[in-house]
Amino acid sequence: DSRYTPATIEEKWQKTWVELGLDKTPTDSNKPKFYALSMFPYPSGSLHMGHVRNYTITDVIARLKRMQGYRVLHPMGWDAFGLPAENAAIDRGVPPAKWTYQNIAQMRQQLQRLGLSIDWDSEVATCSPDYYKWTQWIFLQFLQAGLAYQKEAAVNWDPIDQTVLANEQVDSEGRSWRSGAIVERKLLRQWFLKITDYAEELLNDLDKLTGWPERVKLMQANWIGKSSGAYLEFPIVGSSEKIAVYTTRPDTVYGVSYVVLAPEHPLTKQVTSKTQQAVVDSFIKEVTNQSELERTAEDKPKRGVATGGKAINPFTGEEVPIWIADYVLYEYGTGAVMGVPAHDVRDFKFAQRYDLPIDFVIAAPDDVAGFDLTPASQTQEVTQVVQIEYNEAYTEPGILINSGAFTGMSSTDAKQAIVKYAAEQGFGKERIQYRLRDWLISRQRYWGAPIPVIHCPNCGIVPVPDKDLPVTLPEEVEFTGRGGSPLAQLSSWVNVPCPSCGTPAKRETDTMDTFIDSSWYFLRFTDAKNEEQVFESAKTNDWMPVNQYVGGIEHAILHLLYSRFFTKVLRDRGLLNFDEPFERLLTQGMVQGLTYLNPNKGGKDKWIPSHLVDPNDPRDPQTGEPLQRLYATMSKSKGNGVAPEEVIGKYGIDTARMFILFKAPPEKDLEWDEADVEGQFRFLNRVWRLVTDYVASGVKPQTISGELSKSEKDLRRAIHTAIKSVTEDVQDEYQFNTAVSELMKLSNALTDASGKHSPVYAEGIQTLVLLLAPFAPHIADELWHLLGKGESVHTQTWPAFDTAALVADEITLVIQVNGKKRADIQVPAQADKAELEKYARESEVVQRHLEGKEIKKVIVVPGKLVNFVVG
Ligand code: ANZ
Ligand code: ZN
Repeated sequence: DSRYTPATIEEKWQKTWVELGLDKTPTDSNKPKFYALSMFPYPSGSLHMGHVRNYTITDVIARLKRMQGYRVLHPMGWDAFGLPAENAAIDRGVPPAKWTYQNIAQMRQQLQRLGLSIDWDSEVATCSPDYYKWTQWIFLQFLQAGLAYQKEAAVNWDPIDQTVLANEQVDSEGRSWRSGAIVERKLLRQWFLKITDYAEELLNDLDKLTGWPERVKLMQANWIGKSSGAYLEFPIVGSSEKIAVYTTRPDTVYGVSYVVLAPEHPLTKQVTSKTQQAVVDSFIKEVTNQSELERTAEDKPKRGVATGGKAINPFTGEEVPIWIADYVLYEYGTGAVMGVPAHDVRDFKFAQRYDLPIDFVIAAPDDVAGFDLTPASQTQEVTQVVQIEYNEAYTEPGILINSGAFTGMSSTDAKQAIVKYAAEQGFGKERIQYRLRDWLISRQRYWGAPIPVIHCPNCGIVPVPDKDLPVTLPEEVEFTGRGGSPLAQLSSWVNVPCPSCGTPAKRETDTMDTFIDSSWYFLRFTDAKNEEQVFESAKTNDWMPVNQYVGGIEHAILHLLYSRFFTKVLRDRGLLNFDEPFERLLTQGMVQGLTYLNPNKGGKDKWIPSHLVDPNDPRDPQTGEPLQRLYATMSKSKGNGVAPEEVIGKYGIDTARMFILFKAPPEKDLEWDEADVEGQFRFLNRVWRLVTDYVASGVKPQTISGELSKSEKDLRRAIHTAIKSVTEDVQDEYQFNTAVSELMKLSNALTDASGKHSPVYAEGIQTLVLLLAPFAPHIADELWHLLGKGESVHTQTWPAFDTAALVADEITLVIQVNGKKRADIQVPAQADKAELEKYARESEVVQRHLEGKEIKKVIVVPGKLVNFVVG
């Protein structure tokens, strides 16, 4: 029986590959290297389609590169620290380690069932002590370099999970990404990494990343958020202190109508008058409980209170009131702003709300024509006041008006002149500012890498000596879910002698943000089992950078930015010799499932799980109402997921892979469609039949020799076109979908071929199997075996195309008369201009059309057409 039975074939070949050691990373080879990496998964317990898509894409590239003669590193591991394990411990009493390792075992098995060409020998799990030992060691490198520090900070506090959250873990409504609780603000002593020291390089080096999507680079650039401006000092009336404001628009300084401090600003106390004390206090209390996102949300009214204090505009000598407001953030710039309602949208609304003056000092060039814009210092008189008003903030650059000595200048010139003047007078300075803040890495949680320091009453912060690493997580902890970190409650673990002076001291009980674990795992993969060192630099420098990184767009900012940061710091510590970790990046789209929605229901109830719905007559099983159908990202909450095992059980993994690759370009979302899955299954069956029929015909392979017939030449052209297109589509363009189409075209050409005994046909069959290998690796290997070739198709050399075979013998020549197409004819491809004209003239159609007419002109476009202009 020669039917295609994926289940048997796939199991057999997966075993064989393990026996042959095909996926092992070559160590001693002078082949060029290729590092193919998928973003490693969080071990949630089961694999979903998003994983399958991600790993399939990377696997195709890895397999192609091996056949192209590269030594390939294609590893896999587990991003295994994090909250869900700890919540499982709280909810169900399962120790986090046990829960995590069980999940890993289960998911590893599921992954292995996918037949991915992964080297499992270099597997890592970030929660294992032999990994986090080195995470801790790296932290101490940062500490030594002055790049890790503690400071008191207002943090996002999740009152349900009882933990600090990073800004990005708080959504736009001010809720925790995990628990959904409204996040509060709280002051705590926290550990930070000084990523801001690298802001400039992280921004500039984006230019080096030519293999990254523009979109991702733009997101990173915006996140870093470089702006150039100045800081200017406003003296406080009745005090020797000054308020420094940060502004990107020094050109608007003559339009300042108030100064605003962040409520947390230390000068707030001092400037507040007795009469304003009570309102100021209650306002501060209210604001400090809001998250940054709430405070700055664009659709929210900006609120503030006057402090009663006054400041002096150093340019005009004018006194302006000092306010505090929610929209001024303490952590950004200097935590103080000069309010220019006429030229800033937020300030405009604020001034309208609180009835503050709005003085226009910049105008559109067209609007100032005819006004006297002589600068004040030259006339020695107050410049004539130019009366121009707009009914909203004028935020464009323009011409300065009512601005003393700077009147008449363009915004651009004025920016420079004003900052220069301020610097000369000693009350200002140019300043570059980044939106990027230092990275808060402290977590008051158990399931993470303990921060390896000890707090000693005599010595202060003492790093745990290298020989005592790792600081392991104790197992005898209690998980109650309340009151911060379980580590802090375990005094036997917390209390230790100081490594430096021996005095009783305390361990740090914060653990590290899990983004730290994933900021260096790609380095560890290059030397995963090293027990002596974090990695051997020579090995890591050899394999790095990752040549192809594949993962979700959700990691476009943080994970990639942090990994880039770690790479640069470790480079500066002398451990690495390159600047950027990921050469090419592919961000794959989501996998969407058919989804049913009851428009009459609200909330989560509106999603009706697919398994409860008859696809031919979709109705709400409870109410009988008709349902809407749409495609949405597969998720538990929508009940629209397709389990990988289900598809694999029915069609085999090769079909699932072919479908995933064919259905959509990798960056685009992919709609899961059973009919198209079946289409790919049928295609593989066709290939199966083509090859098995050929084998059954018993043709002895011969080498191609002598003159080929026209149909042989055509078939050969189809074969080599397929080689060229598939190669270029995969390695250069990530166009797996068109690559699969090329395979289909080749299979059709073979089906239609007349001479199935020709050696060209044999070349075609063999090539089809070789080209299929990266896409559908199991069936390809079985067919290779049936063809009686070598041990495995995956150890074969990727076919090269023969340029000569690509050239067509004949081309189609279009014949026009007075620009109008009259016919097309087949002519030899190498015919020159004169010959083309001759062929055209001789053709029957043309002779008919030209009869009795005079040819005035003949236009020949080589390779395309001949046009006769007749009178
Ligand atoms: C006066 C001014 C006039 C401003 C004008 C803008 C337009 P970026 O580009 O994001 O750096 N700002 C400064 N520090 C702030 C803080 N801690 N919280 C809230 N806002 C702050 O933005 C810089 C601008 O944002 C600064 O320039 C300042 O307002 C405001 F017509 O100063 B500007
Ligand atoms: Zn000490």
